[in-house]
Amino acid sequence: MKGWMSKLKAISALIVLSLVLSGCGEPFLSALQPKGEGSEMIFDLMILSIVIMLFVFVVVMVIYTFVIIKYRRKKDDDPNFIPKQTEGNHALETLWTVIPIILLIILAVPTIQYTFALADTSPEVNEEGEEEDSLWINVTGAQYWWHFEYEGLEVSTSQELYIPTDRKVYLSMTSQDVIHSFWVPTIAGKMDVNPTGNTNEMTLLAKEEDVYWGKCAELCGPSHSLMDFKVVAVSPGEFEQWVQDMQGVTGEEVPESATAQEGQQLFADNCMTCHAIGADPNKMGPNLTNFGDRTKLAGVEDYNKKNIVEWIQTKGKDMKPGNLMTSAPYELSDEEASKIAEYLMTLSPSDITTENAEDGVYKDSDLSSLFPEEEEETEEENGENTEEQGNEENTEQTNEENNEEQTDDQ
Ligand code: HEC
Ligand SMILES: [Cu+2]
Repeated sequence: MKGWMSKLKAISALIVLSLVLSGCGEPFLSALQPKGEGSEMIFDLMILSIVIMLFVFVVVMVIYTFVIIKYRRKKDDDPNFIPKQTEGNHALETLWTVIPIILLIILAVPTIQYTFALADTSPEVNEEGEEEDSLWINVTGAQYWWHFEYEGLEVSTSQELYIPTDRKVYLSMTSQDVIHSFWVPTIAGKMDVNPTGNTNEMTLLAKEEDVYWGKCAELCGPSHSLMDFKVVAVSPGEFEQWVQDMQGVTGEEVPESATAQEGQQLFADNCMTCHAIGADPNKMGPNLTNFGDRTKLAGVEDYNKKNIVEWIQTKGKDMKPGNLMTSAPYELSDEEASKIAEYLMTLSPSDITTENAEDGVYKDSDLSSLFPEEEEETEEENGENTEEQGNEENTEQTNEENNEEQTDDQ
Protein backbone atom coordinates (compact mmCIF):
# COMPACT_ATOMS: atom_id res chain seq x y z
CA MET A 1 0.00 0.00 0.00
CA LYS A 2 2.76 2.37 1.03
CA GLY A 3 4.67 1.63 -2.15
CA TRP A 4 1.64 2.53 -4.25
CA MET A 5 1.21 5.84 -2.44
CA SER A 6 4.75 6.97 -3.12
CA LYS A 7 4.47 5.87 -6.77
CA LEU A 8 1.28 7.88 -7.09
CA LYS A 9 2.99 10.89 -5.53
CA ALA A 10 5.92 10.59 -7.90
CA ILE A 11 3.63 10.33 -10.93
CA SER A 12 1.53 13.34 -9.93
CA ALA A 13 4.69 15.36 -9.30
CA LEU A 14 5.84 14.47 -12.82
CA ILE A 15 2.51 15.54 -14.29
CA VAL A 16 2.61 18.88 -12.47
CA LEU A 17 6.23 19.40 -13.51
CA SER A 18 5.50 18.71 -17.17
CA LEU A 19 2.54 21.12 -17.04
CA VAL A 20 4.73 23.83 -15.52
CA LEU A 21 7.55 23.23 -17.98
CA SER A 22 5.20 23.25 -20.96
CA GLY A 23 4.76 26.97 -20.17
CA CYS A 24 8.41 27.38 -21.13
CA GLY A 25 9.20 27.89 -24.77
CA GLU A 26 6.93 30.79 -25.73
CA PRO A 27 7.64 31.31 -29.43
CA PHE A 28 9.02 34.82 -28.88
CA LEU A 29 11.37 33.71 -26.11
CA SER A 30 12.45 30.18 -26.92
CA ALA A 31 15.65 28.62 -28.10
CA LEU A 32 13.56 25.64 -29.22
CA GLN A 33 11.65 27.47 -31.97
CA PRO A 34 14.51 29.19 -33.79
CA LYS A 35 13.71 32.05 -36.18
CA GLY A 36 17.21 33.31 -36.83
CA GLU A 37 20.51 32.14 -38.22
CA GLY A 38 22.37 31.98 -34.90
CA SER A 39 19.58 30.25 -33.02
CA GLU A 40 19.14 27.70 -35.82
CA MET A 41 22.80 26.70 -35.58
CA ILE A 42 22.54 26.39 -31.82
CA PHE A 43 19.34 24.37 -32.17
CA ASP A 44 21.05 21.99 -34.63
CA LEU A 45 23.85 21.40 -32.12
CA MET A 46 21.31 20.71 -29.38
CA ILE A 47 19.54 18.14 -31.56
CA LEU A 48 22.84 16.51 -32.53
CA SER A 49 23.96 16.16 -28.92
CA ILE A 50 20.54 14.86 -27.86
CA VAL A 51 20.63 12.26 -30.66
CA ILE A 52 24.08 11.11 -29.53
CA MET A 53 22.97 10.96 -25.90
CA LEU A 54 19.84 8.99 -26.81
CA PHE A 55 21.92 6.58 -28.88
CA VAL A 56 24.26 5.92 -25.93
CA PHE A 57 21.30 5.62 -23.55
CA VAL A 58 19.44 3.14 -25.75
CA VAL A 59 22.50 0.95 -26.40
CA VAL A 60 23.38 0.82 -22.69
CA MET A 61 19.77 0.13 -21.67
CA VAL A 62 19.36 -2.69 -24.21
CA ILE A 63 22.56 -4.42 -23.08
CA TYR A 64 21.63 -3.84 -19.44
CA THR A 65 18.13 -5.32 -19.76
CA PHE A 66 19.38 -8.23 -21.80
CA VAL A 67 22.06 -9.08 -19.22
CA ILE A 68 19.72 -8.75 -16.25
CA ILE A 69 17.22 -11.15 -17.78
CA LYS A 70 19.56 -13.63 -19.39
CA TYR A 71 22.08 -13.98 -16.55
CA ARG A 72 19.71 -13.82 -13.60
CA ARG A 73 20.51 -16.43 -10.95
CA LYS A 74 18.12 -19.36 -11.36
CA LYS A 75 16.66 -21.37 -8.48
CA ASP A 76 18.81 -24.44 -8.98
CA ASP A 77 22.08 -22.52 -9.68
CA ASP A 78 25.01 -23.24 -7.39
CA PRO A 79 25.08 -20.32 -4.87
CA ASN A 80 28.88 -20.37 -4.82
CA PHE A 81 29.27 -20.17 -8.59
CA ILE A 82 31.56 -17.35 -9.79
CA PRO A 83 31.25 -16.39 -13.45
CA LYS A 84 34.22 -16.21 -15.76
CA GLN A 85 36.17 -12.97 -15.02
CA THR A 86 36.87 -10.69 -17.99
CA GLU A 87 39.02 -8.03 -16.31
CA GLY A 88 41.70 -6.67 -18.64
CA ASN A 89 39.92 -7.74 -21.82
CA HIS A 90 41.78 -5.75 -24.47
CA ALA A 91 39.14 -5.94 -27.16
CA LEU A 92 36.41 -4.65 -24.84
CA GLU A 93 38.50 -1.87 -23.34
CA THR A 94 39.60 -0.64 -26.74
CA LEU A 95 36.00 -0.69 -27.92
CA TRP A 96 34.62 1.38 -25.09
CA THR A 97 37.44 3.89 -25.36
CA VAL A 98 37.15 4.29 -29.12
CA ILE A 99 33.35 4.65 -29.28
CA PRO A 100 33.21 7.73 -26.99
CA ILE A 101 36.11 9.30 -28.88
CA ILE A 102 34.25 8.87 -32.15
CA LEU A 103 31.06 10.30 -30.62
CA LEU A 104 32.97 13.30 -29.26
CA ILE A 105 34.54 13.94 -32.65
CA ILE A 106 31.09 13.83 -34.29
CA LEU A 107 29.97 16.43 -31.77
CA ALA A 108 33.14 18.54 -31.84
CA VAL A 109 33.45 19.12 -35.59
CA PRO A 110 30.16 21.01 -36.11
CA THR A 111 30.45 22.69 -32.70
CA ILE A 112 33.80 24.24 -33.61
CA GLN A 113 32.61 25.08 -37.12
CA TYR A 114 29.52 26.85 -35.80
CA THR A 115 31.44 28.61 -33.04
CA PHE A 116 33.69 30.22 -35.63
CA ALA A 117 30.78 30.94 -37.97
CA LEU A 118 28.84 32.66 -35.18
CA ALA A 119 31.84 34.76 -34.18
CA ASP A 120 32.46 35.84 -37.77
CA THR A 121 31.64 39.53 -38.18
CA SER A 122 33.30 40.10 -41.55
CA PRO A 123 31.09 41.74 -44.21
CA GLU A 124 28.80 39.56 -46.28
CA VAL A 125 29.72 38.98 -49.89
CA ASN A 126 27.00 39.10 -52.55
CA GLU A 127 26.66 36.96 -55.69
CA GLU A 128 28.98 39.21 -57.69
CA GLY A 129 31.68 38.76 -55.08
CA GLU A 130 31.40 42.34 -53.79
CA GLU A 131 31.31 43.10 -50.11
CA GLU A 132 27.91 44.31 -48.97
CA ASP A 133 27.55 47.35 -46.73
CA SER A 134 27.16 46.21 -43.14
CA LEU A 135 24.64 47.72 -40.77
CA TRP A 136 26.51 48.21 -37.49
CA ILE A 137 24.73 49.00 -34.24
CA ASN A 138 26.54 49.99 -31.06
CA VAL A 139 24.89 48.26 -28.13
CA THR A 140 25.45 49.45 -24.57
CA GLY A 141 24.18 47.57 -21.54
CA ALA A 142 23.37 49.61 -18.42
CA GLN A 143 21.70 48.91 -15.11
CA TYR A 144 18.88 47.93 -16.10
CA TRP A 145 18.28 48.81 -19.72
CA TRP A 146 19.86 48.64 -23.18
CA HIS A 147 20.92 51.43 -25.51
CA PHE A 148 21.25 51.17 -29.29
CA GLU A 149 23.07 53.56 -31.66
CA TYR A 150 22.92 52.96 -35.41
CA GLU A 151 26.39 53.71 -36.71
CA GLY A 152 26.58 56.38 -39.39
CA LEU A 153 22.81 56.88 -39.42
CA GLU A 154 22.39 59.36 -36.56
CA VAL A 155 19.68 57.24 -35.01
CA SER A 156 19.57 56.22 -31.34
CA THR A 157 17.00 54.35 -29.34
CA SER A 158 16.75 52.33 -26.15
CA GLN A 159 14.95 49.22 -24.93
CA GLU A 160 13.60 48.19 -28.33
CA LEU A 161 16.02 47.35 -31.12
CA TYR A 162 14.58 47.69 -34.63
CA ILE A 163 16.30 45.56 -37.26
CA PRO A 164 15.54 44.56 -40.86
CA THR A 165 14.73 40.91 -41.56
CA ASP A 166 16.76 38.74 -43.96
CA ARG A 167 19.92 40.73 -43.46
CA LYS A 168 22.86 40.29 -41.14
CA VAL A 169 22.97 43.06 -38.55
CA TYR A 170 26.29 43.63 -36.78
CA LEU A 171 26.44 44.49 -33.10
CA SER A 172 29.38 46.11 -31.37
CA MET A 173 28.79 45.74 -27.67
CA THR A 174 29.95 47.25 -24.36
CA SER A 175 28.62 48.01 -20.91
CA GLN A 176 28.63 51.31 -19.04
CA ASP A 177 28.66 49.81 -15.54
CA VAL A 178 28.83 46.07 -14.78
CA ILE A 179 28.83 42.90 -16.88
CA HIS A 180 25.51 42.18 -18.60
CA SER A 181 24.64 39.61 -21.23
CA PHE A 182 22.60 40.27 -24.35
CA TRP A 183 20.37 37.29 -25.08
CA VAL A 184 17.59 36.96 -27.66
CA PRO A 185 17.11 33.18 -27.64
CA THR A 186 14.71 32.97 -30.59
CA ILE A 187 17.09 34.54 -33.09
CA ALA A 188 20.61 34.37 -31.67
CA GLY A 189 22.93 33.19 -28.98
CA LYS A 190 24.18 35.14 -26.02
CA MET A 191 26.93 37.75 -25.76
CA ASP A 192 28.40 39.31 -22.64
CA VAL A 193 29.06 43.04 -22.52
CA ASN A 194 31.99 44.26 -20.43
CA PRO A 195 32.66 47.62 -18.78
CA THR A 196 36.44 47.27 -19.08
CA GLY A 197 36.76 48.89 -22.48
CA ASN A 198 36.82 45.84 -24.72
CA THR A 199 34.02 45.48 -27.26
CA ASN A 200 32.43 42.20 -28.18
CA GLU A 201 30.85 41.65 -31.55
CA MET A 202 28.03 39.46 -32.73
CA THR A 203 25.53 39.29 -35.57
CA LEU A 204 21.75 38.98 -35.68
CA LEU A 205 19.83 37.59 -38.62
CA ALA A 206 16.06 37.36 -38.15
CA LYS A 207 14.30 35.28 -40.77
CA GLU A 208 10.75 36.36 -39.95
CA GLU A 209 9.16 39.66 -39.03
CA ASP A 210 8.19 39.55 -35.37
CA VAL A 211 8.86 40.99 -31.94
CA TYR A 212 11.45 38.84 -30.22
CA TRP A 213 11.97 39.08 -26.47
CA GLY A 214 15.40 39.50 -24.99
CA LYS A 215 16.72 39.11 -21.47
CA CYS A 216 19.86 40.09 -19.63
CA ALA A 217 21.51 36.77 -18.91
CA GLU A 218 24.16 37.84 -16.40
CA LEU A 219 23.28 38.70 -12.80
CA CYS A 220 23.88 42.46 -12.65
CA GLY A 221 22.04 43.79 -9.59
CA PRO A 222 18.67 43.81 -7.82
CA SER A 223 16.65 44.43 -10.99
CA HIS A 224 18.59 42.01 -13.19
CA SER A 225 15.53 39.83 -13.78
CA LEU A 226 13.64 42.95 -14.96
CA MET A 227 16.23 43.91 -17.56
CA ASP A 228 14.11 42.85 -20.52
CA PHE A 229 14.29 44.25 -24.02
CA LYS A 230 12.76 43.56 -27.43
CA VAL A 231 14.12 43.03 -30.90
CA VAL A 232 11.61 44.28 -33.45
CA ALA A 233 12.31 42.70 -36.83
CA VAL A 234 10.49 44.51 -39.64
CA SER A 235 10.90 43.97 -43.38
CA PRO A 236 13.84 45.83 -45.00
CA GLY A 237 11.59 48.41 -46.70
CA GLU A 238 9.83 49.19 -43.43
CA PHE A 239 13.15 49.40 -41.62
CA GLU A 240 14.41 51.92 -44.15
CA GLN A 241 11.33 54.06 -43.53
CA TRP A 242 11.76 53.75 -39.76
CA VAL A 243 15.34 55.02 -40.00
CA GLN A 244 14.28 57.99 -42.12
CA ASP A 245 11.49 58.87 -39.68
CA MET A 246 13.82 58.60 -36.69
CA GLN A 247 16.47 60.75 -38.40
CA GLY A 248 14.00 63.61 -38.58
CA VAL A 249 13.55 63.92 -34.82
CA THR A 250 15.27 66.79 -32.99
CA GLY A 251 13.30 66.91 -29.75
CA GLU A 252 12.03 70.39 -30.62
CA GLU A 253 8.81 69.14 -32.24
CA VAL A 254 5.83 70.83 -30.59
CA PRO A 255 3.05 68.40 -29.67
CA GLU A 256 -0.56 69.25 -30.56
CA SER A 257 -2.34 69.45 -27.23
CA ALA A 258 -1.65 72.27 -24.77
CA THR A 259 -1.21 69.82 -21.88
CA ALA A 260 1.44 67.92 -23.81
CA GLN A 261 3.15 71.24 -24.58
CA GLU A 262 3.31 72.02 -20.86
CA GLY A 263 4.59 68.49 -20.35
CA GLN A 264 7.32 69.13 -22.89
CA GLN A 265 8.50 72.18 -20.93
CA LEU A 266 8.42 70.29 -17.62
CA PHE A 267 10.36 67.47 -19.26
CA ALA A 268 12.99 69.90 -20.55
CA ASP A 269 13.36 71.41 -17.06
CA ASN A 270 13.54 68.17 -15.05
CA CYS A 271 14.54 65.24 -17.19
CA MET A 272 16.85 66.26 -20.03
CA THR A 273 20.01 65.83 -17.99
CA CYS A 274 19.51 62.07 -18.20
CA HIS A 275 17.17 61.50 -21.15
CA ALA A 276 17.68 62.43 -24.79
CA ILE A 277 15.16 62.81 -27.61
CA GLY A 278 16.76 62.59 -31.03
CA ALA A 279 20.17 61.15 -31.84
CA ASP A 280 22.05 62.82 -28.97
CA PRO A 281 24.91 60.83 -27.54
CA ASN A 282 24.16 58.24 -24.93
CA LYS A 283 23.07 59.78 -21.62
CA MET A 284 22.57 58.30 -18.18
CA GLY A 285 18.99 57.19 -18.92
CA PRO A 286 17.19 55.64 -21.89
CA ASN A 287 16.80 57.56 -25.16
CA LEU A 288 13.12 58.47 -25.51
CA THR A 289 12.98 59.41 -29.23
CA ASN A 290 10.22 56.88 -29.95
CA PHE A 291 9.01 56.33 -26.40
CA GLY A 292 5.42 56.58 -27.63
CA ASP A 293 5.93 53.36 -29.59
CA ARG A 294 7.32 51.29 -26.72
CA THR A 295 5.47 48.06 -25.98
CA LYS A 296 6.66 48.09 -22.37
CA LEU A 297 7.55 50.80 -19.90
CA ALA A 298 11.16 50.50 -18.71
CA GLY A 299 11.34 47.14 -20.46
CA VAL A 300 8.91 45.26 -18.23
CA GLU A 301 5.93 47.26 -16.98
CA ASP A 302 2.66 47.50 -18.91
CA TYR A 303 2.71 50.55 -21.12
CA ASN A 304 -0.10 52.88 -20.02
CA LYS A 305 -0.45 56.39 -18.64
CA LYS A 306 -1.15 55.29 -15.09
CA ASN A 307 2.09 53.28 -14.94
CA ILE A 308 4.10 56.06 -16.57
CA VAL A 309 2.87 58.59 -13.99
CA GLU A 310 3.65 56.13 -11.22
CA TRP A 311 7.11 55.57 -12.70
CA ILE A 312 7.80 59.32 -12.79
CA GLN A 313 6.48 59.92 -9.26
CA THR A 314 8.26 56.98 -7.61
CA LYS A 315 11.30 57.19 -9.92
CA GLY A 316 10.71 53.49 -10.52
CA LYS A 317 11.81 52.69 -6.96
CA ASP A 318 9.47 49.71 -6.52
CA MET A 319 8.90 48.87 -10.16
CA LYS A 320 12.62 48.32 -10.72
CA PRO A 321 14.44 48.26 -7.37
CA GLY A 322 17.89 49.82 -7.40
CA ASN A 323 17.41 51.54 -10.79
CA LEU A 324 19.55 54.63 -11.34
CA MET A 325 16.67 57.07 -11.92
CA THR A 326 16.12 56.99 -8.13
CA SER A 327 18.96 59.54 -7.87
CA ALA A 328 16.99 62.14 -9.90
CA PRO A 329 16.51 65.27 -7.75
CA TYR A 330 13.16 66.56 -9.09
CA GLU A 331 9.92 67.05 -7.13
CA LEU A 332 6.72 67.13 -9.19
CA SER A 333 3.00 67.31 -8.44
CA ASP A 334 0.81 64.47 -9.74
CA GLU A 335 -0.66 66.92 -12.24
CA GLU A 336 2.77 67.83 -13.58
CA ALA A 337 3.77 64.17 -13.82
CA SER A 338 0.60 63.46 -15.74
CA LYS A 339 1.39 66.29 -18.20
CA ILE A 340 4.86 64.87 -18.78
CA ALA A 341 3.38 61.40 -19.33
CA GLU A 342 0.98 62.85 -21.87
CA TYR A 343 3.88 64.48 -23.70
CA LEU A 344 6.05 61.36 -23.64
CA MET A 345 3.22 59.30 -25.10
CA THR A 346 3.12 61.59 -28.14
CA LEU A 347 6.71 60.69 -29.05
CA SER A 348 5.95 58.49 -32.03
CA PRO A 349 7.94 59.70 -35.04
CA SER A 350 7.26 56.69 -37.23
CA ASP A 351 4.31 54.62 -38.43
CA ILE A 352 6.66 51.67 -38.25
CA THR A 353 6.07 50.19 -34.81
CA THR A 354 5.90 46.72 -33.33
CA GLU A 355 2.57 46.28 -35.11
CA ASN A 356 4.33 46.40 -38.48
CA ALA A 357 6.39 43.43 -37.43
CA GLU A 358 3.19 41.52 -36.86
CA ASP A 359 1.01 42.73 -39.74
CA GLY A 360 2.41 40.26 -42.26
CA VAL A 361 3.16 42.99 -44.83
CA TYR A 362 6.61 42.57 -46.34
CA LYS A 363 8.33 45.49 -48.08
CA ASP A 364 11.52 44.55 -49.82
CA SER A 365 14.58 46.78 -50.14
CA ASP A 366 18.33 46.40 -50.45
CA LEU A 367 18.75 49.18 -47.85
CA SER A 368 20.88 51.12 -50.34
CA SER A 369 19.39 54.45 -49.20
CA LEU A 370 21.02 53.86 -45.80
CA PHE A 371 24.45 53.44 -47.36
CA PRO A 372 24.89 56.30 -49.82
CA GLU A 373 27.79 55.69 -52.17
CA GLU A 374 30.44 58.36 -52.16
CA GLU A 375 30.10 58.89 -55.91
CA GLU A 376 26.42 59.68 -55.63
CA GLU A 377 27.03 62.07 -52.79
CA THR A 378 29.37 64.29 -54.82
CA GLU A 379 26.97 64.21 -57.75
CA GLU A 380 24.25 65.41 -55.47
CA GLU A 381 26.41 68.22 -54.16
CA ASN A 382 27.03 69.46 -57.68
CA GLY A 383 23.32 69.39 -58.30
CA GLU A 384 23.93 67.54 -61.55
CA ASN A 385 21.22 64.95 -61.15
CA THR A 386 18.42 67.42 -61.46
CA GLU A 387 19.56 68.99 -64.68
CA GLU A 388 21.03 66.08 -66.49
CA GLN A 389 18.48 63.40 -65.94
CA GLY A 390 18.67 62.10 -69.47
CA ASN A 391 22.44 62.09 -69.56
CA GLU A 392 23.45 59.47 -72.10
CA GLU A 393 26.59 58.57 -70.26
CA ASN A 394 24.56 57.19 -67.39
CA THR A 395 23.48 53.62 -67.70
CA GLU A 396 19.81 52.92 -67.32
CA GLN A 397 20.40 51.60 -63.86
CA THR A 398 22.01 54.75 -62.48
CA ASN A 399 19.18 56.75 -63.98
CA GLU A 400 16.75 54.69 -62.04
CA GLU A 401 18.73 55.21 -58.86
CA ASN A 402 18.84 58.94 -59.43
CA ASN A 403 15.13 59.12 -59.98
CA GLU A 404 14.53 57.23 -56.80
CA GLU A 405 16.71 59.60 -54.90
CA GLN A 406 14.93 62.59 -56.24
CA THR A 407 11.54 61.31 -55.22
CA ASP A 408 12.96 60.70 -51.75
CA ASP A 409 14.22 64.25 -51.59
CA GLN A 410 10.90 65.82 -52.46
C1 HEC B 1 19.39 60.89 -12.76
C2 HEC B 1 19.05 60.67 -14.13
C3 HEC B 1 17.57 60.66 -14.50
C4 HEC B 1 16.69 61.72 -14.41
C5 HEC B 1 16.94 63.12 -13.91
C6 HEC B 1 15.46 61.20 -14.96
N1 HEC B 1 15.59 59.89 -15.33
FE1 HEC B 1 14.16 58.74 -16.18
N2 HEC B 1 15.43 57.16 -16.22
C7 HEC B 1 16.72 57.19 -15.75
C8 HEC B 1 17.27 55.87 -15.84
C9 HEC B 1 18.67 55.45 -15.45
C10 HEC B 1 16.26 55.03 -16.37
C11 HEC B 1 16.33 53.53 -16.64
C12 HEC B 1 15.78 52.80 -15.48
C13 HEC B 1 15.79 51.31 -15.69
O1 HEC B 1 15.05 50.85 -16.55
O2 HEC B 1 16.55 50.63 -15.00
C14 HEC B 1 15.11 55.90 -16.59
C15 HEC B 1 13.92 55.46 -17.16
C16 HEC B 1 12.86 56.27 -17.46
C17 HEC B 1 11.68 55.86 -18.18
C18 HEC B 1 11.43 54.52 -18.82
C19 HEC B 1 12.01 54.57 -20.20
C20 HEC B 1 11.71 53.46 -21.15
O3 HEC B 1 12.46 53.37 -22.10
O4 HEC B 1 10.76 52.71 -21.01
C21 HEC B 1 10.88 56.96 -18.27
C22 HEC B 1 9.53 57.04 -18.93
C23 HEC B 1 11.56 58.03 -17.57
N3 HEC B 1 12.76 57.59 -17.11
C24 HEC B 1 11.03 59.29 -17.43
C25 HEC B 1 11.67 60.34 -16.76
C26 HEC B 1 11.09 61.64 -16.56
C27 HEC B 1 9.70 62.04 -17.04
C28 HEC B 1 12.00 62.38 -15.89
C29 HEC B 1 11.87 63.80 -15.42
C30 HEC B 1 10.71 64.11 -14.61
C31 HEC B 1 13.16 61.55 -15.68
N4 HEC B 1 12.93 60.32 -16.22
C32 HEC B 1 14.32 61.97 -15.07
C33 HEC B 1 17.41 58.28 -15.30
C34 HEC B 1 16.87 59.52 -15.06
CU1 LIG C 1 22.02 43.00 -16.66
